[in-house]
Amino acid sequence: MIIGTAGHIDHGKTALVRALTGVDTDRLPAEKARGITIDLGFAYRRVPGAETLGFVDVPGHEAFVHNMLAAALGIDFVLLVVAADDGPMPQTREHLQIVDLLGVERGIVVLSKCDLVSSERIAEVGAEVHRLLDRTSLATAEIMPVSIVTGEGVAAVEAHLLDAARSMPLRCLDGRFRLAIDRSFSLSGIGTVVTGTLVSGTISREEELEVFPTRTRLRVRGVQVHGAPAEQAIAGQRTALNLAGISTGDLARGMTLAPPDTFQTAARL
Ligand SMILES: Nc1nc2c(ncn2[C@@H]2O[C@H](COP(=O)(O)OP(=O)(O)O)[C@@H](O)[C@H]2O)c(=O)[nH]1
Ligand SMILES: [Mg+2]
Repeated sequence: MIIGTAGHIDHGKTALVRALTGVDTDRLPAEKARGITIDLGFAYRRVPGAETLGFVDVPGHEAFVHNMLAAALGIDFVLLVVAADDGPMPQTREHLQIVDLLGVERGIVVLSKCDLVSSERIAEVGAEVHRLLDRTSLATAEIMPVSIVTGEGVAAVEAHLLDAARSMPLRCLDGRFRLAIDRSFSLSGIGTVVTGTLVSGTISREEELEVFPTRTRLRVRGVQVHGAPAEQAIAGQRTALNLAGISTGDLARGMTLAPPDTFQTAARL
């Protein structure tokens, strides 16, 4: 199950992912220096006897909404984080609208920073969030109070995520594979690598694919799933592909990989 964060800057998204996985997803020097998330962050939580939980942590700043959108496209479950002291803020609403437009129906609202406010304030913000969710894809989402300082609520969120992962319907594995690229980079000795969530189908080593919209044809040299080498990736998994015959400069976030001749490029929607 791929879990994406959403919500306003400074509301505790990155801190929550760290509490759940032990991973600090703010890895860029600029992110460390400014103390904010700029690019997407990735973390995994391996669960014995269950599917790995994959986390995509998004920036809350309004200037980086395109990065949030790139991640939200491939998620199964959303953690909408709202700080109990601030309450809903502009990117709380904006991210909720994106999640709603994409039709993400599974998720919870985490009321963060509950150690900073009274129980009356928690109830007040909870009611405000409840009104905000009305008539969205998250209308029935649970609202869970959390503090990463006292640890309150973290175990409950964790239990909720594991339950959700167990009861998640399998994605469609038949039909054409589709991978939405969210990163491309070059590794010395390996070559060009792209990562993304496999939205549908399966993809294996040596398979031929096409980059859309540039329509370059390529071959898959290697596959990794959730950070480990694999023979094939299946829909719903965080996937990395080592690609032969292309340089990173010709690949970018927002492009899609699919079998040759799957899509037509159009200038209008
Ligand atoms: N007191 C308190 N501070 C928190 C809590 N969660 C996050 N913070 C702090 O809020 C600030 C912003 O958190 P961060 O995770 O970077 O927010 P993001 O922009 O949504 O990713 C950091 O200084 C965190 O330590 C919490 O539950 N309680
Ligand atoms: Mg962050």
